[in-house]
Amino acid sequence: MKISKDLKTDLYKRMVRQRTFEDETTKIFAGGEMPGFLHLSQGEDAVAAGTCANLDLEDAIYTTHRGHGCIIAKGANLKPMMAELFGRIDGCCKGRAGSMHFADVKTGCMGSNGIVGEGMRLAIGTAFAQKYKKTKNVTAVFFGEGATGTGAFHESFNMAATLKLPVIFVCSINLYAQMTHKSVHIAVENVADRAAGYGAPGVTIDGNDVELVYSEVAKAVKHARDGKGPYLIECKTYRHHGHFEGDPCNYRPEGELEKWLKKDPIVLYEKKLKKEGVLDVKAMQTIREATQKEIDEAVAFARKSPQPDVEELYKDIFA
Ligand SMILES: Cc1ncc(C[n+]2csc(CCOP(=O)(O)OP(=O)(O)O)c2C)c(N)n1
Repeated sequence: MKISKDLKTDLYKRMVRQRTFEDETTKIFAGGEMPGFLHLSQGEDAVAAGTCANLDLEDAIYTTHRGHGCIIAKGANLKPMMAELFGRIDGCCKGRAGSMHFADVKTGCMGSNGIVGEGMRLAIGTAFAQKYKKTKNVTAVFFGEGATGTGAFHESFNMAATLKLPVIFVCSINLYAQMTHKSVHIAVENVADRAAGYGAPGVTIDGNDVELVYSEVAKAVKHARDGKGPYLIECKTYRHHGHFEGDPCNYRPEGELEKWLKKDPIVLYEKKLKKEGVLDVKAMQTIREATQKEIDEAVAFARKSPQPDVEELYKDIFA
């Protein structure tokens, strides 16, 4: 697939925005200023960027406990996102959701989810509505390989395939489900092979190659918009950080992280863009500085936002 210079720049900017946001969050969390638990996705940036660059604002996504990158790539505003991480009233969920339960419906970010696999059940509900209303919109659902062993995965995929729902199942293989290596709980080499068992296409790709992710997801989105049903895209990648911030990572063999850092999707893409003459070092530096400024402003906004009042606890509750 031919990818224009503008699109290449867009893919690069999306990844830099995701990475800078999460690197800044890492520092703030370590300083003790942010409540709750934090699961970060540095290293998996190309999966989110390459997928979301195919989606319109009205398309929907569902993500996991490791969802910041996807939400940023889908176009969420960074100020309410950062305020949400700080637990403040100006957060996109008024400070109630924190990192693990983000939602920003205006930009189609329907929800992160702390229950492994459950985003898939919700995704087929949204996709059913998209099909029923003849919208031509699609739903992308992100999950890790740990989720492929859940009933939610098999039931949702089977239902999506049977009803020909417009869902793109995006599996980010980062090698570990918490501390358990993929080889311990998955018998097949490629989980995308399972799609055939449900009568749908599945493909396994290098999840660190943002243009490859973009091109493969483009096929899946077309397939879904044309009413042909779901598609499974398996992206092989790695998470640079631990399962959660504070994880000592003593389950990782020596040298594994270093090996994957050499395949950092942003570093690889910078080399490619430079070689192709799309962006030079100065242009990339300008993008990085502008992004850092945007994130510094989001942090300042979050710090200024008040803590929610106690009465907020009783609002928006169904009983
Ligand atoms: C239904 C359910 N079972 C177990 C857990 C505990 N848990 C939290 S994250 C996780 C691992 C998930 O691994 P994966 O789906 O590969 O996503 P990753 O963390 O690698 O992004 C588990 C088992 C949970 N949150 N929900």
